[in-house]
Formats: sequence, C-alpha cells, structure tokens
Amino acid sequence: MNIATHMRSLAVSAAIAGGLAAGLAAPAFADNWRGWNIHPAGYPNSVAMDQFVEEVNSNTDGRVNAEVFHSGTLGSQPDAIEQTRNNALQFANFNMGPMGEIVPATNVLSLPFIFTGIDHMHTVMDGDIGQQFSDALAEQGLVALSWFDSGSRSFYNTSKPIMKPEDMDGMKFRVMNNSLFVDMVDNLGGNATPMAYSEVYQALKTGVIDGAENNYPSFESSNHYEVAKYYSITDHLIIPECLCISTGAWEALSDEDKDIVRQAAINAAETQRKLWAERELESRKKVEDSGVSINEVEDKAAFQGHMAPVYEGFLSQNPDMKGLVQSIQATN
Ligand code: BDP
Repeated sequence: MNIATHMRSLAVSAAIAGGLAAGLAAPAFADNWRGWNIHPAGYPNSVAMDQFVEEVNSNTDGRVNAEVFHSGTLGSQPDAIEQTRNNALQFANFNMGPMGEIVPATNVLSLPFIFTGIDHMHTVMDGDIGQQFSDALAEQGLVALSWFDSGSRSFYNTSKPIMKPEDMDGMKFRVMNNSLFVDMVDNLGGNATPMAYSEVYQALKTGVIDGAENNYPSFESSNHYEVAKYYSITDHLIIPECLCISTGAWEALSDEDKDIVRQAAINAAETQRKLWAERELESRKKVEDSGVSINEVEDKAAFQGHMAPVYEGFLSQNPDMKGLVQSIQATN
C-alpha cells in the first residue's frame, strides 16, 4: 500500500468510525456522481449546476457526493449523452439539439421556428407536452429533472450582415450535431458542417467555416465574437435544455433522496432562468461594445418560408410526431 492509498484508507476508516460514533443512518460509502457541463464557470448554467451539487450534497447528508466538471472537460456533448445514458456519468446539463439523434421525439424541439418565442416554449415545456419529452428521455436512460433556458439562436459570421436567406448562399456554417440542422442550413442556401462546440473558435479563426449560430451568452462566452463580427437576429431556434440524471443513478436513490434531488434541480432551474435573462443582456452589450455589428432581420418569415422541406422531411421520416408538432403549434 503506498502512502496515498494508506492515507485514504485511514480517512475512510475515520469517516466510518465518526459516522458510527455519531449514530448516523448514512451509509459509509456515498454514491459518487460526476456531472458534465459544457459551459465555463460563472455562466448561468454553471452557477446553477454548482448550486445543484451543493444542495444535493448537503441535503443528502453525504449519501450523494456529486461533483460537476465545467467547460466540457469530460468530452463533447454527444459523447456525454452516451456516457450519461450508460451511467458512466451521472448528471448533466444537455441541450436538446444534439439529443435528437438519440431520442427522436426531442427533434420536435429542434424544428426551426417551432416556438413563436421563449414564453411559448415555457408554456409547452412546463405543461403536459413537456412531460412527453421527459417520458421519451426516460426510455433512453435519462431522467429530466428540470428545464433550463437557452434563449434563441441566430446566425453569426466573419464577413457580412445577413438580411435575407440569399445572403447565406454558399457560406459554410457550423451546426450542432443533428441532421435536422444540416437540412435547415442547406435549405437556406448555406453549407452546414456539424462540429463539436469546442472546435468552432479555431474553425472560425482559420476560415474553415464562415459562421455558426448560437444565443448571445454562448456567442460571447465561447469568444466566437472575437472572430465573427456579424450577428444577425434570425431567432431560428429556441431549444430548451435539461438538467438530466442517469436512470441508473436515479434508481439507486431512496424516495426521500429522489425528492431532495428533484427539488435541488428545480431550484437550480429557477436560478438558471433568472441569471439567463440577465446574461443575455450583458452578453449582447459586451459583444456590441467590442465592435460586433448586430442587425435585425426585418423579414424573418422569409427564413421561416424556407423551412417547409425541413418539416416535410422530418415528418415523412417520423409520421408519429405529427400530432406532437401540431399540438405545440396549437398551444399559445
Ligand atoms: C449552447 C448550448 C450548448 C451547446 C452549444 C453548441 O448551451 O449545450 O453545446 O450551444 O452550439 O448554447 O454546441
């Protein structure tokens, strides 16, 4: 036994003895959870994940020992989704964009212009329809405990303002990993390249791509704004994000601990949504102050008008999703 192992085993014995002496019901060995987060420390989602961890650890009296790793250090989002489904990671904040490849029902949330605005998205996700997405995730090994905001996504690029779809002709845009987004950009006349988030900055800088698309906070925190100086408000995607836990970790919890964990996730979402609203304004100001030109797009319907083939393609491959799409469109 080397000295570090020896010290660890002494510490464990001391913890067990301490627990026994105090007559605690807590098991001697905690469930160790590792959590994935793509955003840097201080980002609204990261602050919310930190809060979740603190609350879970303290309210379970150490029965759960969770740790969250920021900045995507545990890998790309598609990999992290797989790892969480397999319980190699126990919790994460996932955007539903890359989720569509694994949980097809969530693709409905990635259809361009499916939501008329953030309030529409909240009404849908907080109601019965939202529950259907949680059910679909649960079938694939993920329990959605609460929903975070992700604003709306718009196109940005290194060369010019985009006013109308024709301005995108022949330009190369990075999209998140989902063939729906490839279709979306192709139908607008651009060329789409699915790429990991962590690679986008370099790709913009070296001209491998001309642009990408995201909300203000991610455009800013990823530093893409340093290289892509044109942000055009198309608001083409409004995609919710979950705080998800692996089914394995969830099922290992007692009912009491499930309540604690769910409540911590709900509290985290409340914090995230509040900080999100503030950060959107701050990020917009920061990028504008740094010289990014932000343009309104007067005729968003022109962009929306190009999306019919995306919907048709999706619904012809997933005819069972028609009802879901229609019920979202009928919700106000
Ligand atoms: C951000 C999402 C994050 C995505 C990223 C992306 O919060 O989950 O990975 O966009 O574009 O807005 O990949």
